[in-house]
Amino acid sequence: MKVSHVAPAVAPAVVMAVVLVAATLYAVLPSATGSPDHMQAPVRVDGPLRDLAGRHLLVGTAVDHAAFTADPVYRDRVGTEFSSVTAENVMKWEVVEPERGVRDYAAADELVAAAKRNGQRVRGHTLVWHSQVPAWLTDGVGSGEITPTELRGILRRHILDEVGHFRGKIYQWDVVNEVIDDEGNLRDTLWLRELGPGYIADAFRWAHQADPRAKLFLNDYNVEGLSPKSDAYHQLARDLLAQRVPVHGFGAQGHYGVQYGFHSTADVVANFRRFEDLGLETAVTEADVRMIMPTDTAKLQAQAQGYGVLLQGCLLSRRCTSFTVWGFTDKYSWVPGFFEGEGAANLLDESFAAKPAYREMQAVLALAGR
Ligand code: 9MR
Repeated sequence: MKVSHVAPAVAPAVVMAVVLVAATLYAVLPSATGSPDHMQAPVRVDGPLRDLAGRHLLVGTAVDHAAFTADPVYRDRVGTEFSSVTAENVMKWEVVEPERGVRDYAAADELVAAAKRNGQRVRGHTLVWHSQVPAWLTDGVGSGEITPTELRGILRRHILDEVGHFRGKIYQWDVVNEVIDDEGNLRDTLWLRELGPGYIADAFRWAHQADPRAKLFLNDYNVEGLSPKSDAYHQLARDLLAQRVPVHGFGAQGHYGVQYGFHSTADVVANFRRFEDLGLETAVTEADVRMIMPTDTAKLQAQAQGYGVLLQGCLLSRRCTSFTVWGFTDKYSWVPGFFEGEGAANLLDESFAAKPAYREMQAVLALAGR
């Protein structure tokens, strides 16, 4: 995956402005009455992100289950810093049904139980994707052993079973993930080829049947701002809603790279608002901002700007209900394994020390007063 359509340059002046905000440890907000005699007490721009975000925006992280089990510092930080968690991998199909008919929700159950203890909500990720599908399924389709009719039944069973298992415990589900390509066409996947485009509506209907209270999301990358790809999602959402399909939200993953530059906040807001105008919630679901290694001060400052754009875009939208980062420490990140020579995409470094991006998120959340 590459973010390639966004503007390449990051203006140094803009970066400096962001750094100045991020470096501000204390800020004074104007009084509610506007009177200089009634200035509010200084707002502390410090403390866990979940506290600064308050009750109106859920601030989440993807959780690496292996790290959560093995690393107490990581586990503690997941609990204190965030109000929402997403299983980075352990709710995906290849994990929950490693053999046909054998369900294994043990790891996901552990994360859900821990979230409950920590007073956190859980985002479900993900029910239908072209990646991390179990080998028995892809092999069966490839050999012709699993026919399209049978495959539709298998998909239905998978969704009813998984969503049913977590019924009442998941507030937002990424029902379909990455179903449109960068040109704005339905992505050529096993699902489209075998089942035709109706699999998307089916997936939402089955998920809704299994947990009528969960908010059901479309989710993809390269859809943060206005683009042919986000246009295609807008059209897809309209079509689904016109067929009374229970789709409730649009999730923009937010995988950025400093070398590509970022959207403007206004662009993100304009995009999110058009989905909100359809009656949908919006969310940033997988934010991270990678860079070509090694890091340096300029790249780390640009990274802070990337996180700031996404967070402000969410805060300035009307119904952006959750903002999730795709991991929070460079110690455990998918990036170096996928993009050779790139890394350092998260808010904290490998020793869990705050980077400018973390300070930026603190400042933006505190100043937004949420
Ligand atoms: O972070 C996940 C990584 O551990 C997996 O190996 C990878 C498999 O493709 O998936 C990563 O998470 C992806 C997410 O599920 C969907 N959007 C893109 C994420 C990063 O690739």
